[in-house]
Amino acid sequence: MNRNRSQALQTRAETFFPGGVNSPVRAFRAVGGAPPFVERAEGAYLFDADGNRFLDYFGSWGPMILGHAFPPVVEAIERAARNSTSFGASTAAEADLAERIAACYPAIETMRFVSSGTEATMSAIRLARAATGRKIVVKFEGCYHGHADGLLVKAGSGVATFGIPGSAGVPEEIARLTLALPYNDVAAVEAAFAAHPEAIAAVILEPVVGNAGCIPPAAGFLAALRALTARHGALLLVDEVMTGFRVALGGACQLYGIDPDLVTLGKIVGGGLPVGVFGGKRVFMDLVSPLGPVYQAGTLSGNPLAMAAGLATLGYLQEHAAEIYARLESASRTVAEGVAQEAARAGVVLTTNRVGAMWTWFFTPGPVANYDDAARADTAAFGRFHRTMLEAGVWLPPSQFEAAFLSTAHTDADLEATIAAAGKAFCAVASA
Ligand code: HOZ
Repeated sequence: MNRNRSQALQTRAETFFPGGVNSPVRAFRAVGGAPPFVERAEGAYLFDADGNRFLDYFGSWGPMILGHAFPPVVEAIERAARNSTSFGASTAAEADLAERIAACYPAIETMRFVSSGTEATMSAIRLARAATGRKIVVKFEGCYHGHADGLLVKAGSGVATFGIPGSAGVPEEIARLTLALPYNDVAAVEAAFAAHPEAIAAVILEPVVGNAGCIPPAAGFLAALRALTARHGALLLVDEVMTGFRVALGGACQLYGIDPDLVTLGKIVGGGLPVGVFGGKRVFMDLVSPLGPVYQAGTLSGNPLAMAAGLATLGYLQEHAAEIYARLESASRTVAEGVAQEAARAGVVLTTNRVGAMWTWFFTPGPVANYDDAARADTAAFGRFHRTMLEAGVWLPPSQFEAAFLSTAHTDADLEATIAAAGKAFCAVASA
């Protein structure tokens, strides 16, 4: 596969951007090789600057659940753009989108739109601190909640990909306010509450981890967090930026029956445009400015193009929910298990974790129930697998510590082609 043009574009980009990218994992440092430069995408396919076609299994990291350039979404954006791209003033579309979100998320009584998942979690943490008058936040190792200072402690995604404990530039005083505990470990949470009485403002988590690779919650873990936070006067903050509208129409809250105090959303809610949301119980949300003392603002919040794309996406998902989520489940099972069977046939040891249309093939015997388990994966073998699959026209997330995502545009033929490519790739991995 010729990728000369992408290579040249990467070299040029390196003169302008650190590592040639505007988000670290895109540089492919964890898997090796030059990243393809995308020119356009349609349905389940990405097309690069050299004219190569790739089956897309990262879906812009989640939002492209209906496939790329989905006509109702494109038309909605075009219509909205004709009326201008930003007002910095309220529009009816904001409440239209909020109504759709609230219909799927009973825990979200009121909400605020922001422009990214990072903004959403950062603002929700500020709100939790204001609501409780406490400072400490509990998070879980390998969970990624955006790049706000206090949330980078033992974070997943690029932080895990590059094997760094956190980020330079985060003052120790701020990092000390975050307790990072092992995921799926109720006893560790109980011990934290015992060690810090009346000091923990919130427990924040990815209800299905996506940013250390896919790690489902153990039976009873989420219910235990709900009970512990309620008992100790802390807020339960469920970060559904990845899982929202993906693992079910009502996200992990619906799938696992969780009733959190605050929820954050992003990705799918913006239909591929930059949107984040934080929302939850009115008693807390009423503390947000201008009703209350928690300040938060943004010129592009509720941006009309993003609202239009989000409305078209959520509208379609809601109207076709039964068939969409059934298809996402069956297609994801087919490809995730089909690839795992090819690995077994080639003698490559894998652990497959999957919840609906998000999954990870970990190159480790497993089980993978927390970040330490994920970190035992053979990342060099993953890199070889990734490079071989890319060469075969299948673009997987370029890190062992990211989840793969599927869209409704992936056909049965696409899934079969992926399984066949994986069969060959595992032979290459096994013989290396
Ligand atoms: N950290 C993002 C996924 N977990 C990657 C964002 C991007 O590179 O676009």
